[in-house]
Amino acid sequence: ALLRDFIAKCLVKDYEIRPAASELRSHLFLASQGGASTTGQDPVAMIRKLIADKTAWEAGGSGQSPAGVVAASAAAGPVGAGKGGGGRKSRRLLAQTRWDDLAQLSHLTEDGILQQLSERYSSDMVYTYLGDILLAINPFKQLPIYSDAVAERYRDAAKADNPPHVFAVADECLQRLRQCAGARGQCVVISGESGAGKTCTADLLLRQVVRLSSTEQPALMERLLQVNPLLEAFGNASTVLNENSSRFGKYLELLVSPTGCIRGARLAHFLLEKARVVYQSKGERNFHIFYHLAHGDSHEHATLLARQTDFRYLHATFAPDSGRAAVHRAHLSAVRRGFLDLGFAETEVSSVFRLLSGILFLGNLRFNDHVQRSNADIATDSSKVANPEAASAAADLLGVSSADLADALTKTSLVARGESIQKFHSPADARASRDAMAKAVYDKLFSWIVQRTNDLLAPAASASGSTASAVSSIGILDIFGFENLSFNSFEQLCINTANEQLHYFFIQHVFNWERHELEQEGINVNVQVYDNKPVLDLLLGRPYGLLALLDEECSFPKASDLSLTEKLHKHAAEKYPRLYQQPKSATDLAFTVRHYAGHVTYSTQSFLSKNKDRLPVEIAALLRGSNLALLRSLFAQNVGPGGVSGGGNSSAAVSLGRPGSSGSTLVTPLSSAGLHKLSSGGSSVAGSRITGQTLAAYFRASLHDLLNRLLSAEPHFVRCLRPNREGRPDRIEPDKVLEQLRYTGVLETVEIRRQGYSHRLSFREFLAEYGPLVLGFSPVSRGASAGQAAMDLCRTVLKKLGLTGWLVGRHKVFLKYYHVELLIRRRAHLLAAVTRCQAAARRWLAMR
Ligand code: AD9
Ligand code: MG
Repeated sequence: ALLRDFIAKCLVKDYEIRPAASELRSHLFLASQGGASTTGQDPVAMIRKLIADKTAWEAGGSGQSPAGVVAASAAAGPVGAGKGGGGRKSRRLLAQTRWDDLAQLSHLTEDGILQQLSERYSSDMVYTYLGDILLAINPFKQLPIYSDAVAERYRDAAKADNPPHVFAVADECLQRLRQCAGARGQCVVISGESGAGKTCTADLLLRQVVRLSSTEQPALMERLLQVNPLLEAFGNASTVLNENSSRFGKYLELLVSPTGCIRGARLAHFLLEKARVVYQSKGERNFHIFYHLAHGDSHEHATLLARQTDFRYLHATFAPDSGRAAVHRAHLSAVRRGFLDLGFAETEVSSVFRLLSGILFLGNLRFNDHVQRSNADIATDSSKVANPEAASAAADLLGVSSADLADALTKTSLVARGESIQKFHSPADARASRDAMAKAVYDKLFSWIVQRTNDLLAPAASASGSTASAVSSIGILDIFGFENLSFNSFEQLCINTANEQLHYFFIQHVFNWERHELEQEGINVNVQVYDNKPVLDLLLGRPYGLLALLDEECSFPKASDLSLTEKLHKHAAEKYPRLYQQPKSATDLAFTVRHYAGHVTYSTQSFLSKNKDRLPVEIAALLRGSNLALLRSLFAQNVGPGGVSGGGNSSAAVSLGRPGSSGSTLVTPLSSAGLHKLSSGGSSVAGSRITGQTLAAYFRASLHDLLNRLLSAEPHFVRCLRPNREGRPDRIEPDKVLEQLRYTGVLETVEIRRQGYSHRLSFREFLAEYGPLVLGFSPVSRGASAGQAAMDLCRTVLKKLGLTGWLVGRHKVFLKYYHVELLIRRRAHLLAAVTRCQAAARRWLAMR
């Protein structure tokens, strides 16, 4: 009562402390409801402090966690740089942080966004939020924002307390898992064009999750960190756009317990660009591992390789150059260490290096014209190995006989009218067989490494025998961006199809789901968004989608690229006239698709053979008979990639791969039930391909499986942007950025996000959580939890809280994510004050 008197005086007399005093009064009311502990502070000091806190809080300048006052450029400094730093500095920083989130700009225009991004980038602020999407512009230089000290600030932090950062995404994923037991898994979809920084972002994210999660097995953490460098050695290469370009897609799932402890991981890969093994365009290179190996000295075949100065598969670019050689040697040692740390056996690592050496020598095989004479002295044109020493080296390394290798590459057996006859290859055919063999060995080896890694990182079974059931996951998807090259083929069609699918997923997430729920609540949202479902139908639909037509044509023995092209024109052009275009000249083997990110013209040359992806039976048989156990197992049982490493390999991809199993397209409504069953297999998405299945069918199945995994999780999106074409630091080209903002759907998202409501609470939840923040909120009114009364009460509370931009539906309150952050902060502040007030009141009473 005395304290109330005191407050009343304050309220009347002193305008300065009036807000604090009125707040104090509501604290006192809450304190009378009980529950807070006693700390025993002097009330006057307490009130002063309260005033100071409140003023600081309002100005955003004290240690009471005002909205992120740490500028990225000053990130190495203490948190809350505004504190005591003088009004000017803190105000400047605060002004910057206001643009941490583009969704909060009052006028969102392309120019406005570009200007904000450019200004931030020039101050080394490479991360910016757009609602809950993170935009990351590649700095192309080392920034001091990834240190342990900075990383710690993003532990259990509210998003608004720190500048935007990829670390905040990691923290958010873990917080979500810890907050709600049985929460959906989390997945982070990272997209962007080549060189935009996806792989670096994925790695930073992985490291931060590992850093923030509690550890029961420190060794596991170390092993997890080996995965990316190892895969990069085998799956990345230098291209004209990026010296470390990923030539495969990767989905890494960390298996996390409800307490946030990493138990294991599983990995899936997509569409390794295996053609790179045998051919690289001008200015490009083969996969890194080949150069490491050719220069390396830490493997058994080093002397053999060192004697050879020219490997055709390494293009003309391989020349013993002492400077780079040392780097490659170090890399090779790191790869070996990585393998061993992950748990691969020494013998396995040796076998891997032996196979790779075998591939290099295989590539050096040359073939001459040769006239074959049969017993009846009939001459037939054929081919012969021109350099037997290369054949002998390759055969030795691959564990087969030199003669068998030559035979498998230069002739094939056909059965005609019940009789087996031999057909001899021309030199060109023999070269094609050689290259097909090299590609197949590498592709299967890569899949084996992935599968073996999965086995080694699988969570240990608990005493009760259950592993995956109690474990949730954080998935990180680093997938190749949209491609529009000067020559686009089957590979680009698959890559762009994957991107269309992910774009659809993104738009679905951001928009449709929002709209659906708002409509259910009787709220009308009036946003027109380009939906790419028609393009997906064109690509993946049945029976007239491009991939389905391609598969159908592959089943006709007499099909040719021309017959395929005609078929595509006939069906697709008719059904999708706006999205599919025939070339001007009828003789051109090509077609154009209007993708969400622009028009792409594909050449249908070799589409059929690429899709069939057949390895000649002689070669498969030869490799199955190798005396090298690893190679033998790669080609055993007619099973494609990944089918070699023992148990746990029952891939979902196989069962999903049946043609016709997935409806007209792969798009699945977000609310679709029963998706979880697909994510519990513990196997690689790109697990196995049954020989005979086409690449298109396999690709669809992998994509479908990936999508199911993403749909079963709660998504987070990171859009990586490349600031300029050359990959230079400190330079941002507005056109280049704008183009990517369009590609990645950011501009569309801006509008959707502004209208998006990421938090929805029932009236009861809302009133219970936030009602007490309002002065005079009485226990009586708490009784209203549904119906008109509750709706009105929610409106009143929201208005009194001074918030704008919320919506109240039929049953729920719709809040934007920043509303919630603000409310949580206010509540924390209030509770702290309640504790102090209660103590003060007791003390006051004791003094009397
Ligand atoms: V590709 O589609 O695989 O060709 P990415 O993966 O998008 O491509 P990557 O992560 O490889 O690009 O980044 C390209 C280069 O940019 C890296 O090799 C780094 O030199 C540079 N980069 C990317 N992100 C950062 C960063 N956060 N800080 C500093 C970075 N440099
Ligand atoms: Mg990459």
